[in-house]
Amino acid sequence: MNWKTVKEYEDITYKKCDGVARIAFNRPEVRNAFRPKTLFELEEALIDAREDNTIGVILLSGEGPAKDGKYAFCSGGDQRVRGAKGYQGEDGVQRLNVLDIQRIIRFMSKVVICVVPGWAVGGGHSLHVVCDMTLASKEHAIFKQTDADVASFDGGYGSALLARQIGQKRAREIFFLGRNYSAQEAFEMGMVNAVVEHDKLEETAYEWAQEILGKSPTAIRMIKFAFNLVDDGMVGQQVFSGEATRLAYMTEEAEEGRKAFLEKRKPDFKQFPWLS
Ligand code: 1HA
Repeated sequence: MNWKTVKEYEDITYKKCDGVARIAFNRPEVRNAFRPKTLFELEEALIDAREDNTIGVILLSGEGPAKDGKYAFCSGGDQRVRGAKGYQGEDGVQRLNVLDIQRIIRFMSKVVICVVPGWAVGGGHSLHVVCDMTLASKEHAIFKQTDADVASFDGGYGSALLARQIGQKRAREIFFLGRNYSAQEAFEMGMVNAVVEHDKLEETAYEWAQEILGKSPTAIRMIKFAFNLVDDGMVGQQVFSGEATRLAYMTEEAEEGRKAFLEKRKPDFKQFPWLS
C-alpha cells in the first residue's frame, strides 16, 4: 500500500491509494471526540473523495493509540465544547453538524467502510451505524452508546437505522443500558461485518475495498441506494431516482431530447420503442 496524503488537517488525516480514500479522526487524546472543526474537515475530505472519479471506497477510521495505549474510532461529540444549542466552534456558533456528516455518508454514491480500532461511542457509534459496513478490531474495539448518560440523543440513523440492522430489542438495550460490547458481540448482533485481528485491521479493510473496486460502479451505486430507499422516504426516492436519471441520460432517447432543444426543433421520439 502506497498511501499518499491528500491534505494536512488539524483534526483528521486524509490519504488515498489505488481507488481507496482513508479518512481518520486524529484526536487520540480525547478518544477521537469531534468538535465542529473536526466535522468541517471531515466534510471537506468526504466531498473530495466523493467528487474524485478514481475513488470508489472510503475507509473511515480513527488514529491511535493515545499516549495511554488505548485505541478509538470516535467517542462522539467533544463534551468540553457542548453548549446549550450544540457544539461550539471557534466562531462561537453552536452546531449539530455531525448530522451533515451522517447524510453525506448515507447519500454518498460510493461505499463507506467504518474501520473500528477501539472505542466507537455516542455520536461515534452512530457514525459506524450509518456507514455501509463495519470492520472491528478483535482485541480493542468496544461499542457503546452513552447518549442517555450525557443527556443527548440520536433519534435518527443512530437509533432507528440501528434497530433495522440488529432488531428493536437489541437496539433498545444498547441505548437504554449504555453497556460495552466487544467486536465479537457486535458481530453476533449483526452490526459488525467482520472481527479482525488488530494487526490485520487496516490491511483487511484495504482488501475489502479492493474487492469492491473490482465490481461494477453502477451496480454498487444502485444497490446501495436501493438498500437505503425503503428507510429514507422521499429523500431515498430522490437519491435512487437520481441514479435512474443518470442512466437515462446515457440513452439515445435522452440525447435526442437534448439535441432537439438546442436545434430548436420538435424531438423525434417516434424512433424509440414503447417497451413492454
Ligand atoms: O448524541 C450526539 C448527537 C445527537 C444528535 C445530534 C448531534 C449529536 C452530536 C453528538 C452526540 C454525542 O456524541 S453524545 C455522546 C458524547 N460522547 C460520550 O458521552 C462519550 C464520553 N466518553 C466516554 O464515555 C469515555 O471517555 C470512553 C468510553 C469513550 C473512553 O473511556 P476510557 O478509555 O476510560 O477513557 P477516558 O479516561 O474516559 O477518556 C480519555 C480522555 O478523553 C479523558 O480526558 P482526560 O481526563 O485525559 O483529560 C476524557 O475526558 C476524554 N474524552 C473521552 N471522550 C470524550 C472526551 N472528552 C470530550 N468529549 C468526549 N466525547
